[in-house]
Amino acid sequence: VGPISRHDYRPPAWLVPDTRLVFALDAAATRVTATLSVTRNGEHGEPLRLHGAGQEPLAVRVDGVAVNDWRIEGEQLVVPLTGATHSVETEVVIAPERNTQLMGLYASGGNLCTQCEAEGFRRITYFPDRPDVLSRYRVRLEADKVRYPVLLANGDPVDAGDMPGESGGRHWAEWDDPFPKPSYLFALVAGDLAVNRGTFTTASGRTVALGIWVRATDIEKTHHALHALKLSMAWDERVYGREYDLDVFNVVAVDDFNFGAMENKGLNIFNSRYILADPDTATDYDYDGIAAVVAHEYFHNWSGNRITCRDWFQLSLKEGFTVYRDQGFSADQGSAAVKRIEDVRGLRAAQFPEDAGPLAHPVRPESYLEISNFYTATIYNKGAELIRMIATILGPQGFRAGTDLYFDRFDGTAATCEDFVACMEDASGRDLAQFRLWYSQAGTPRVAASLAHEAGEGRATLRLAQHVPGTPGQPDKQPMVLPLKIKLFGGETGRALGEEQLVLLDQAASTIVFDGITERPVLSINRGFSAPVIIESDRSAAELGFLSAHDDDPFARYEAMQQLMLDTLVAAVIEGDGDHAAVVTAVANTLADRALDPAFVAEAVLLPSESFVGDQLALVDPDAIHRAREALRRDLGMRLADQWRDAYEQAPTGPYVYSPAAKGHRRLRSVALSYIAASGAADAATIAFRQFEAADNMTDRQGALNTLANGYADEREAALDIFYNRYAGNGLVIDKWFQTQALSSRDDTGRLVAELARHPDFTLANPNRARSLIGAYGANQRAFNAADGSGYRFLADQLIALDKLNPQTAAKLLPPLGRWRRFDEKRSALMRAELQRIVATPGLSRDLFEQASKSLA
Ligand code: DPP
Ligand code: ZN
Repeated sequence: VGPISRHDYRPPAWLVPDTRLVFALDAAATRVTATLSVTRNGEHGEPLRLHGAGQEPLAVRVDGVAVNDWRIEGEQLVVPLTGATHSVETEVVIAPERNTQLMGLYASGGNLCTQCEAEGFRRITYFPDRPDVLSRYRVRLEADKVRYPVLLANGDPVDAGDMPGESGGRHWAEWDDPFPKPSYLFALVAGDLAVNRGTFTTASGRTVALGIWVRATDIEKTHHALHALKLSMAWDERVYGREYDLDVFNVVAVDDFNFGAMENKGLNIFNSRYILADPDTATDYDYDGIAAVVAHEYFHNWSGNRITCRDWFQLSLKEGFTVYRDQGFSADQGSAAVKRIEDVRGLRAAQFPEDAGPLAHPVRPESYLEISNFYTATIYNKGAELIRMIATILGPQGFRAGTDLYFDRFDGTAATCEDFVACMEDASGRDLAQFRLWYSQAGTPRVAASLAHEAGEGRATLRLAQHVPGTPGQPDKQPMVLPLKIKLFGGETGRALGEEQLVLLDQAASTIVFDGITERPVLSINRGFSAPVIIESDRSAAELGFLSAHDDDPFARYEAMQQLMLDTLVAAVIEGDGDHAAVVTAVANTLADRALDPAFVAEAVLLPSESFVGDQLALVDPDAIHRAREALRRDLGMRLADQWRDAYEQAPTGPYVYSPAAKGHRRLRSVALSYIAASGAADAATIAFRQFEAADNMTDRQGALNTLANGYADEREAALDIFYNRYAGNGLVIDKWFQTQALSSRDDTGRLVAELARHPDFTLANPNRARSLIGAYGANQRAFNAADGSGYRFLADQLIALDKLNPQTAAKLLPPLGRWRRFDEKRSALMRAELQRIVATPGLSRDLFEQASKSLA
C-alpha cells in the first residue's frame, strides 16, 4: 500500500444512514453482527467497499439473504449491490484478549473497551471506516453478568435486562445515539466498574446525568475529574455558546491506552492517568493535566463530533481548534500568563524540533502511509497556534462570530480546514488568503528584528525580515502572515513608549517607524507569543535583563529572561566562556520582586532545557551543553544561596489544597530546592529528604525525589525505595518512579535505564509504562546521546520489540533517533545504523517503517 494523498479525496460511493450492531461479548471470542442500511451516493456502478482488518466475514447477507459473490481485496470486503438502498449484514468473531495494539475492541484490567480513532473500527467489524461516513448507531451489548456487570455504549441508554435462562447468567443493554457520527467515534465498555455520578443542568434547562466509571477502589480519585467536567460544560456554554446534547455523559478510565483520552460521543474513554487523582498520588501538574484533558475531550463534542473531519488530512480542524479551546479553559482556571508560558514551553519542546527535522509536515499534511503517525505536536499544538493567530487577527468579537458561523453552517457534517477559515472570513470580513499558508507550509518561521534609534529625529525604526526554512518536500517557502504584538519601553525610565501594536508582517521584509521616541527604546516583540515563530533580535544582555524586570506583559518578561539565559548558555557552549553575571542579576531581581505571582517566578527562573539549548545550535554537543547548563545552575545556586533558602523556607506549606496560589508556592519551593541542590550545598540532600518524608502530597514528594534522583547522595536510594514500596501496585505512581530515574542528569543514567528495562514491573504491553521509561530516556538529551551509541541501541531494541505488540506506540517513540543530522559524525553514523536496523527488521509495521524511513531520508 503506497502513500495516501490529500488530493485523492473522493466522496464515499455508499452512505450508511443507519447502523445496528449486536455484540455477543467475550474476552476470547466476541461475535459482532453489523447491519448497515446503505444508500448509493450519486449515479455510479461501484460496489460497496467495507474496511476490515484482522478478521474474516463468517456471513454476508444482503436484504436478509445470504450471499457469496463478495470478495476480499486487501483490507476491504467488496460486495456487489444492484439497487439504490440495501440492508447489508456481516458477522465476524474477534478476540479482544489477544489485541495488543489497543486498537479496536480490547481487554484492559479484566474489562473490555474500545479505541477506534483513527482506523480501529475496522478491527471490530466491516464498515466504511472513514470519517465522512456519518451513521446513526443503535447498539446491543450482551455479556456475562458477573464479569461485566456494566455495559456502556454511545448515546442514551434505551433498555436493559437479563437474557433468557439457557444463556447462562448473561445480560444485555441497548444504547441509541441519535447523532450521526463517523465510525472512529464508536465506543463500548463492558466491565466491573464503579461510578461517581453527578448532574449538570444546561443553559436551556436540560439535566444531564454525568458518570465517571473506574474500578471500585479508585472511586475517591474521580472527584477532580467530575468537577472539571462540570466546569468545562459551563465554560463551553459561556465562551462558545455550546450546549451538551444527550441525556447522559459517561467517562471511563482504563489503564492501557494509546492516547491520553478519546472523545467518543457520550462515552469518553480515558487513559486512567487523565482521570485518577488524589493529593497522595497525583501532582499539581497531573491535576492540571486532568482538567485540561477532560475539557479537551468534552469540547470535542462540538469541535470534532457534531462537526467532524472530511478526511484525516483535516485532523487539525478538530485537534488544533480543540487544543486552543482547552488552553483557553485552563487559562481561565488560574494564571493565564503561567498557562501561556507552559504551552509555549511545550511547543518548543515538541513541535519546534519536529518542524526542524525529517518528520516536519504541514498542519494540513499532503500525504501519509499511516495516519496514526500524524497525531503530532504539529497537528495539535501548532494547529492551536494557528487558531490563536486567527483569533488575534480577528479580535474577540470577530472570532466568536466566526466560530458561531462555523458551528451553525457545518453542524452534522464532515468539514475541512478550508471550511473553518472561510467561516472566519465570512463572519469578520477579513481576507485570510495569505494566512492559509500556515496550513500548507511546514517549518517554523524565523524573524530577524532590529531596532535603530535616531535620537535627534525622535524616531525609532524597526526592521523585520522573515524566513521560513526548507522542510522535506518544501525547499522554497513564501512569506507568511505573522501577527506580532510589539511595544517599546524607555531604556532609561522604564516607561512604555506608546501602546502595544499588532503588526501583521506579511512581506519578506518590512520597516516600521515610531515617531516621538526621544528616549533610547527597548523592543518588546512577539508579546504573549502572538506568533509561533523564532525571533532573532540583536537585543543586548542589558536590554533583555531590563525587559525581564520591567516589561508589563508577563509572558514577555519570561521570554526576555529565557532569551538572556539562552544567549548565555549558547555563548558558553560555543566559546567555553561562562559570563553569568547578567542572568544572575536578572534572576535575583525576579526572586526579589514581591509583586510577582510565585507560580510565575518559578517558571521565569528555570533555565531552558538542554534539548532547547541544543535546538539553537547547528551541531549539538550534548556533553558541552550539559556542562554549560550545570555550571550556570551551580552559579545561580551559589550566588543567590540566601534567596533560594528564603524562597524555600518562606513558601507557605500547610495541608494540601489544589488552588492556583497553593500550586504556585509548591512550584517555587521545588524550584528553589533544585537550585539549593545545584549549588552543591552540603545539606541539600538532607533538606530534600526531609521534604520527601514530610510531604502530605505527591507534588512535594516528587519534587524532592526529582532533586534526589539527579544526585549521588545516600538519600537517593533510600527515597527511591521508600517511594517504590509505598506505591507498589499503583501503576500510575510506579510510572513516575521509572520516569524520574530515566530523566536523571546523573552520569550513569544510561546504565540505570537498561537495568530498569529488566525490572519486573517494566512491561512494553502498557503504553504508559513504555513511555515512562523509553520516552523519558529519549527526552534526556545527554544520557540518550551517550557517545558510545548505547542509548540509540537501547531505543532501537525496545522499539523493535514494542512494534510487535503495539506499532502505534512504538512509532511515537522513534523521533529522537531522527535527529542525527544535528550531531557529530560519530553519533550521526550510530543513529543512522540503528534506523537502518529498524527499517530492515522483517515484519515491521507500517507505522514504524514510515517514521524510521522518513527519519533516514
Ligand atoms: N483522543 C485524541 C484526542 O482527543 C484523539 N482524538 O486528541
Ligand atoms: Zn483531541
